[in-house]
Amino acid sequence: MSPWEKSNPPPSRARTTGVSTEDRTPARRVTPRRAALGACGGAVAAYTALAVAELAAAPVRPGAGPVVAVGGAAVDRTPAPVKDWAIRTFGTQDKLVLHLGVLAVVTLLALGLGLLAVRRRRLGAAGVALFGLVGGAAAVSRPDATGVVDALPSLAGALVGAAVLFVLAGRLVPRTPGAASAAPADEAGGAHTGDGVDRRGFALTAVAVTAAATGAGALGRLLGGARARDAAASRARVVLPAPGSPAPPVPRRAGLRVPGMQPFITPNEAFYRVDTALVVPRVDADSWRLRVHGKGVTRPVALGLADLMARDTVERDITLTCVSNEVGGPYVGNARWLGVRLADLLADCGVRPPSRGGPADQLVARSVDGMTLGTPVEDVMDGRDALLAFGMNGEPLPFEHGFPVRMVVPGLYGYVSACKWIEDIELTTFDAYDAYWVRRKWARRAPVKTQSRIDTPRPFARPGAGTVMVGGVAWAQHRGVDRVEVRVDDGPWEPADLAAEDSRDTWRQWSYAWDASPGTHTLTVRATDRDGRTQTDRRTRTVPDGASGRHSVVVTVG
Ligand SMILES: Nc1nc2c(c(=O)[nH]1)N[C@H]1C(S)=C(S)[C@@H](COP(=O)(O)O)O[C@H]1N2
Ligand SMILES: [Mo]
Repeated sequence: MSPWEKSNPPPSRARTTGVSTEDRTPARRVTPRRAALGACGGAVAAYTALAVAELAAAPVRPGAGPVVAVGGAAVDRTPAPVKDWAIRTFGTQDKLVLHLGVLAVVTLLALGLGLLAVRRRRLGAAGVALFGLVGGAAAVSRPDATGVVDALPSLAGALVGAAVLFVLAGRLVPRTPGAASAAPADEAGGAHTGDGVDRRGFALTAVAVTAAATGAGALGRLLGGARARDAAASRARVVLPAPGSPAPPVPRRAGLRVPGMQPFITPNEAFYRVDTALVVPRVDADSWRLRVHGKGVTRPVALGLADLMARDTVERDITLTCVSNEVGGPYVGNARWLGVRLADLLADCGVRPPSRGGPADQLVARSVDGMTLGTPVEDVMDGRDALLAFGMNGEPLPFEHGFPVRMVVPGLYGYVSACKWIEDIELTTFDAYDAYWVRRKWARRAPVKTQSRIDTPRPFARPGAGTVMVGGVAWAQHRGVDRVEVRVDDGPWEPADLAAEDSRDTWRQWSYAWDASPGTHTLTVRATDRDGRTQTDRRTRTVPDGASGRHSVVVTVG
């Protein structure tokens, strides 16, 4: 019999006989120090579990680790309004916030299990193992899961974590005077504290385990990093072809020289990013393939990047907008894209649009991370420049924006058109399939709504009286912006000066020289598209098909 068994009834017995704390001998009472060390042990166990899982995830899939898997599964199950709120509140930091949230929950649970393990060693360890099951289940449930192997990292991490907690909690079992002499730490110098706990043994074990876990985690990162480096090398080798059909030069007057306005072409680093990827997919271009198949596809194909680049290439300026963009929001950007016309590729595969008798009205694009986006086949094939793009502003797509290939369709919100890291195109029907966001209450079809935004002055600015330059952008992709008007307070709508139009698929800058009088004023903007429709002042939320309403800014003129 080990000293531990002598001084501690097995947890099951303690439970069945209902032994309360008061009934126990003082040595077995959970002192604040033992409780604190126990919680500490829980934290070490959780840290170890996550580090081991990280290492185990490297050969499986970078996203199969528990933090990413649980975070991703949580995102999948979050109601649309909450997700919308998160995107709005945390912006591009939403993923960081989610990660920190998962880590905070894990830490709390770990501290709790550590406390539990002081009294109920096996139960505490079992708890850690149980959370491994949760992580494993989350990983398998992800759309990009390879299969049950995705559960392995979480399970392996949890088993090691459970063992660590079991061992560490064992160090916190007080030795009775008789049994204490058998404890090695005692012989080594009597490190027991007043409550008979082998504090030094605990500390040594905890430090050794933490160091080993840190090493395992670092190794995991290193292995995971090797993939990323291969992908980066493949991107560095990409030589973009000269466009067969270059974009017309941007008119010199498309960008206005009004301080506080954004550049007409959004630099890649400044381009908004919205996606569900908790780890940016780093696809190796050399092994990448795009499959086209499904209803009405008489000649299915699987193409590599070189095959795509060998086709007729086109270069176009296209403004991309996110359906989650609030009125006045930042999720809109304008880039010069290089790629091939998707309609040509589809036609080569035998696809006909519904208007010419084709059986498929929906094109479902799938990304390497399992995302699905559904686009109307009719829109893709109606003559607009719907692209499979591999270039963005003169460089291969950045990883964040879909390397090696993404879709861009003028006039449609990103979630129904702009699949990044695309690897599969399936022709189907809207009746037969709902894509990711459609299953979450967003509209099946979502053309971009006519919108305009004031970029300068900023809200609550305090310009001096006199001429104040008001400026911003307006967009109505694929229809074109015809008119922008500005209103001061409840005054009449005054025409703004429109910058030259690049194309009807791009946004348009505008400015208005305002003769500002002292006091607090509200500036409001509205745009009218080429169909003659003026932006409505009826405010709607972003769900289900994009926000409507007019942007206004309040300023105080000094
Ligand atoms: N694979 C994948 N593609 C995606 C998404 C995604 O989550 N995953 N998000 C879509 C959405 S909602 C938008 S608005 C655009 C944003 O593209 P960007 O991040 O390059 O600006 O990508 C689209 N393509
Ligand atoms: Mo979006």
